Amino acid sequence: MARKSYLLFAFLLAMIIRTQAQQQPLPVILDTDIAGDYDDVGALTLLHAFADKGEARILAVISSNAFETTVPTISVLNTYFNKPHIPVGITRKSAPNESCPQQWAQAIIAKYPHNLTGNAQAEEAVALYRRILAQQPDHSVTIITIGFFTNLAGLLASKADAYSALNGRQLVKQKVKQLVSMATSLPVGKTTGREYNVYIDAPAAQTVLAQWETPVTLSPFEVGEQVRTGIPLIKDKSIQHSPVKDAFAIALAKDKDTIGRMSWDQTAVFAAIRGITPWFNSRKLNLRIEKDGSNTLIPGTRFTYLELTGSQAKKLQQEIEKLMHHQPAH
Ligand SMILES: [Ca+2]
Repeated sequence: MARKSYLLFAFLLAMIIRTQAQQQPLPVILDTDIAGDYDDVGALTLLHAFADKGEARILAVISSNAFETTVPTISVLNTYFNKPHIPVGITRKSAPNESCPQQWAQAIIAKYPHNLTGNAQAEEAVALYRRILAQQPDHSVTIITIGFFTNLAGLLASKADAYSALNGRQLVKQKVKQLVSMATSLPVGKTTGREYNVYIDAPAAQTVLAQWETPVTLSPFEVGEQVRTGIPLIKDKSIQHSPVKDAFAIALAKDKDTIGRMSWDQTAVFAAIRGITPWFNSRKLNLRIEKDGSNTLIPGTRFTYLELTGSQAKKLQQEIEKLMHHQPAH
């Protein structure tokens, strides 16, 4: 009888621990090139929505793009979502430096409050990665890249410092749970492709995708291409005074886009937090990054590579669009 009670107690305890583990928000660092395209605005909105729902905890937002609007843009969005003190980092390299031709970034910076008014006010990207990772439990951190691999290549090459006695590769291996990247492309029936986040800083992508020692999930060009969002958002009259809505309204109008922007970056954030099944299909494969930033399919199972059927794309589009309508509690 005593043994039965003990087993029941042990079972209930295991269930409680399991439920608590499932409810723990996923600690995330987002690495973005926010400026050249505005799917990053949608992706950061998704991450804030997940944070407000208790599904994610934003440890830092870091820019891989030296363009002058990136840190103020991140600050505008973090401030709008009531989290103005999330650590923000940026590369101190002069490139990549990819501008905001549609001027949505300049418009929201001019209109909305933010505490980081220039890139110089953000921390250096690699130092911030090292500081944050060193403080986290082992194998706990999800890194999502929706820009270039510039900062992660710097992190891998980094040496022991005041934050950690581990070098960059050791620190990543010890602290990171997974890397989820919007990167690479394999058009249907092809064994090669070329994608922006990779070719803008091809040496960095080569380093990271060859050396990274945790599980890696890739959301390629062909996934985000199928998911069109933003038109319902800019028509949603219940959303007022929102930098997210403004960014999409300005950019979609400039693009004369009436279908909705392709949602590359949102798919990576979505897969990182909500998981692959049933939203995506996936297969294991390996890719070599060439000097020109193109990618070639090679034998191996190094990466989890996301794919979407037409009906999955429709469901994912609805879900991402809904999350992009998320508003902060006031
Ligand atoms: Ca991006």
